[in-house]
Amino acid sequence: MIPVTAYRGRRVAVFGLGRTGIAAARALLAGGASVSAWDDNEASREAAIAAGLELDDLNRRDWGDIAALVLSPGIPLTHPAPHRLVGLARAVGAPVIGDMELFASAIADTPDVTVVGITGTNGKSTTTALIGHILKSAGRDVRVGGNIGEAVLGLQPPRPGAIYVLELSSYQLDLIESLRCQVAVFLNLTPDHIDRHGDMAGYLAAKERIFANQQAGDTAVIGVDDEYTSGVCARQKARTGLNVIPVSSQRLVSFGVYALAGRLHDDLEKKSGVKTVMELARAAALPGAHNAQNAAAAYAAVRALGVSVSDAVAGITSFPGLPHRQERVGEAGSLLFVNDSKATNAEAAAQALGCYHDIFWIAGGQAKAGGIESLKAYFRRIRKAYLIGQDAGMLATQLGASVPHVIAGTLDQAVKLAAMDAADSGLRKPVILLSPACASFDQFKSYEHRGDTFRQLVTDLLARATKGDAA
Ligand code: UMA
Repeated sequence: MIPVTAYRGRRVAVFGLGRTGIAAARALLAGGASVSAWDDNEASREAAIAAGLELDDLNRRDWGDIAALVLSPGIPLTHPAPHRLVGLARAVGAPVIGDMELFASAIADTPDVTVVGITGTNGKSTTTALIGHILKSAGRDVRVGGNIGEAVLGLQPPRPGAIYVLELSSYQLDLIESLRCQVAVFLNLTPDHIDRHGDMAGYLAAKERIFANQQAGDTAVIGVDDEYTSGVCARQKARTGLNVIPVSSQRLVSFGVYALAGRLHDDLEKKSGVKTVMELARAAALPGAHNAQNAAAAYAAVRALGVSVSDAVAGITSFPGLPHRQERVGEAGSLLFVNDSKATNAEAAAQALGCYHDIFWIAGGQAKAGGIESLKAYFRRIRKAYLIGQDAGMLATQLGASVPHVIAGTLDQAVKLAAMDAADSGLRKPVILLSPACASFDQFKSYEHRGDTFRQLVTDLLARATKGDAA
């Protein structure tokens, strides 16, 4: 845990007692602050009591002595409307901040601490984990967290030489004031979270805050494969002294890093010209063009931190991958089962659909705006779709006559049917792919819960099949 001393002797309201709030309350208490902790949800309040926190109903108390409100990222700050408690904080002039801001204050006094921040609509978890993996493999003192895994204030405290590799969501970036990322990575932007940012301009503005506190000599790694981030790149290049590294998985970029025709190219050293540094096929856990972008961005980030070309390549090659992102969870004969439960929108699902042919596709849940309309180009790869969850009917309509499909309803039913059809298909390499293109909350606690359930269903199915073979 990272103690936060900035509010020693003062009282801080911590609202939202999930992963962020509990870690923030503990860090503030450890740093000598008093904490008024609250959550709208009774189960979360009970979990906080079990975690040793005392509750204080922020709806009913006088806010006169509150020095700041620490808001969890999932709670509306601006859209669709600020939460009522945000209004109460503003009325008494208390700043509304997030855990990343507390973190920024907590590391300020330790010399030689580096923050690497990673954002973007898709790929940020993989890129965060990949950067962490490369740095660890290269012998650096690394801590990985933020929107991925451990809340930032739950990480190990700072010491000289430490590198914090943090996945930063747009919600978290909305709540920073002073957090400085010596290396900031912005991968890509496609429509998402519009409900929380009002429109694309609001979403982009939140993401672009990742560069706000960078100083001369800091590095900005920017994907330039969409219109939004290429605009960001042009804007950041106009700043004085910032080391801007453009990254692409589609085209050659001067003075940048790019992946073309399955190879990673480094054009960072102006004098020595372009180096081809690796065949991306060697990185088995990073299939597809989107992962080529992630690898290129991670390479650029670690090179900016002084990692050698050979250590960067070795780290990319040995990266084991992340759960729920094209995770290979089972193989039986020619059948391959892939868990891509993290694909909660169509763009993310497109990335997995683009990696395989002969797909038996499990999709559905709570659809995002537009559903799977944007996936038409991939329909020819899908042998059959197995639709689950609340918006299965809508997805069925969008597939229409182009793709054979069935409304399976539940994940266990979908796995059974898809495995059976794939086994009977006679195809050379059929892939049973869970890449839902939808949020999970109608049937599961989270995308992790959905992916874990899938992994278990596959494990059970394969165990039964093996037993059947043995009998
Ligand atoms: N709550 C209220 N009132 C409200 C809304 C929520 O009291 O109006 C309470 C809930 O009852 C709950 C708590 O707030 O107890 C939840 O807070 P939260 O949604 O901020 O969740 P945390 O557990 O703190 O998790 C957050 C991130 N979640 C979100 O941003 C939604 C986690 O990212 C992150 O890992 C964690 O902090 C640690 O940093 C998850 C995520 O889905 C993976 N992120 C989104 C994404 O990746 O797309 C942004």
